[in-house]
Amino acid sequence: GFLDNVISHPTFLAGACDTSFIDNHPELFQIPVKRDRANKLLSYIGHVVVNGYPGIKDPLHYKDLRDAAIPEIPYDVPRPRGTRDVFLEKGAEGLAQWALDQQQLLVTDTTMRDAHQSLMATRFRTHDLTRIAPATSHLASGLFSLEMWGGATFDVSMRFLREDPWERLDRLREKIPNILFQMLLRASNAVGYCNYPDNVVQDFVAKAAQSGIDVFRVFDSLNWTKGMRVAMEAVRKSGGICEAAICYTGDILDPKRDKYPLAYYVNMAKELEKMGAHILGIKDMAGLLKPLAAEKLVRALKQEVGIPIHLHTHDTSSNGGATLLLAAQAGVDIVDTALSSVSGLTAQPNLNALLSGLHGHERDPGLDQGGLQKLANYWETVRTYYAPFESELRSGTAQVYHHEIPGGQYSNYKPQVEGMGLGSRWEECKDMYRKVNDMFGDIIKVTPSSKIVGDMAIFMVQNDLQPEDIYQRGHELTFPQGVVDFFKGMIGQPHGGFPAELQKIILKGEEPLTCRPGEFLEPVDFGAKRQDLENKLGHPVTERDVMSAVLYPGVFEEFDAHRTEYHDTSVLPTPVFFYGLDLGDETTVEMEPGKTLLVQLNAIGRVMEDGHRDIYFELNGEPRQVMVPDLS
Ligand code: 3PY
Ligand code: ZN
Repeated sequence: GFLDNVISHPTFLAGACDTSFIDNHPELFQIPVKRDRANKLLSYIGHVVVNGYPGIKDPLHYKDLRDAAIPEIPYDVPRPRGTRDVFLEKGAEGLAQWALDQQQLLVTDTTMRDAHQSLMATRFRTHDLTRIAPATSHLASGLFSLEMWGGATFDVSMRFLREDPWERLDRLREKIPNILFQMLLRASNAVGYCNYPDNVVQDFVAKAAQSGIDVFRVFDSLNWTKGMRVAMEAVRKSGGICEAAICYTGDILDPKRDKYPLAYYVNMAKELEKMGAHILGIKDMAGLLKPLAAEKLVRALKQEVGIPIHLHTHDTSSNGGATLLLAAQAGVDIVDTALSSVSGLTAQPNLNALLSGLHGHERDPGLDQGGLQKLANYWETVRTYYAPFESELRSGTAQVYHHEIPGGQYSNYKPQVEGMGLGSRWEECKDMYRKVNDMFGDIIKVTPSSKIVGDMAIFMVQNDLQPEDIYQRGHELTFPQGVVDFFKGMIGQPHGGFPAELQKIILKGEEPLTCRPGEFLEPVDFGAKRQDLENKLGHPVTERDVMSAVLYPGVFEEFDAHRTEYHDTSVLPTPVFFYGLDLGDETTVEMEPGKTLLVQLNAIGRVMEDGHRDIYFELNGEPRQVMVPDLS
């Protein structure tokens, strides 16, 4: 700033200016100094010490949590070649052909995205992800891909973790250049909960590809292929690998559930192949694809489409491992799994167990079992830091075949229900979820349609409403906005159309859309948006910031305010970020490679008249003091 300009000025450097004024007034150096980075971080820690972390009722304690051991990797041997090297050499089509040519089963690891989305409400932080990244790059180099972005990570990282999702991607990409990075993209809903204008989807995909995403799993929350075209074309145009997914619901083995029979999925798969998919995804978001159904579905699809098939499931019922094995027998090319310590339940089936199960089989993935065990050990310890976010499901449950709640939603739905004060009516809320699905015409339920079903179910339980009440008294009820938008056609058209009677009740005379919302949503003027944002925030922003703000306006601004006040708190160790320190605790913070801070909490002052407390730290051996408002 100003001081830099002064001291780098040639006249100043030549010693030719009269600096006596400055020399005689040392306070000049005090007034304009912004608190430096370390002080900002201390303020954050002090804030958590005094006020806790929002939403955590029973904080853990720093000294009870073990440091997670990082497996040693052979720095002297070159990083092994991986699938990304194949992709960079052969392009998207070449990579797809390569996948088809492999006899062994190819494996994706979802640890960095869906596993923690489904078990811990997406709370894994960049700090824990980047620490294990170099080891992952070596020990997991035989994987097909790492799913590590999209879905809810974008939203949660800014809203709750207060870190930049783009920077997370940069840091991981730098440390793992050899393995394909995969993201989940909600087609026209991008990484949000509503349809965005086409140019937002296009620009988002381009930026994600530039930032290091290789494989885009594109799905539409109603399996409405018309809603997928813009995103799929954007992926192809960006040079990415387009994995278009069919979302699986119902039960192809049950003749009574005949809305989504085998033929429905086969037809959709063929259509996606024609639309330019490089890979076909089967997205079994709730884990409803039973083992024998998987075998039947994969066998049929392998006959009908010529692109590789990538199966994604959730282990909520605990049948997930069997589903993957039977799919492997039927010739599926790639499967999604998670490292053992963050697998199972509402997350993906267990990667390490699958490897052992297939050992010696003709489809043995041939991965480094010892290395993957070490990675699993790391996550086993790290997982303990996130205990307050665990979704308390203790065992697999066949109940999922009834309620059909997606794994990624389950760990959010529970706190949502509790947050509404309905914790004691949890069973009812799950049951109502299914009733709402049936009222809505048995729809595909995956973000955002799943959230709409969940919101309606909570609304009904909260107001003691049963389906018949909605038909009788619906005209006098105010429904959740998402539900109204859904019936208006704002996230697309469900297979078989909307149930007409219910649609009339909910829309109260308003006309629904039948076209694609993207056709009439005004394109965003990114230049103007950037100007507005800079004016509002009072500092320059990047193009990626602008995109974050377009997708999540309020959330981005809160995140930006946090970043301005505390600097980049993603460098703090997770226990410190969530739980602060207790008196006497000492921790290290690596600000950047080679710049480490040693922080100790020494004393907490009493509340002053203006509501502040002084917090006393030792920073690299020097006393430092910060003022923190006590919000209690
Ligand atoms: C998401 O869209 O976040 C999902 O995980 C859907 O399964
Ligand atoms: Zn999933």
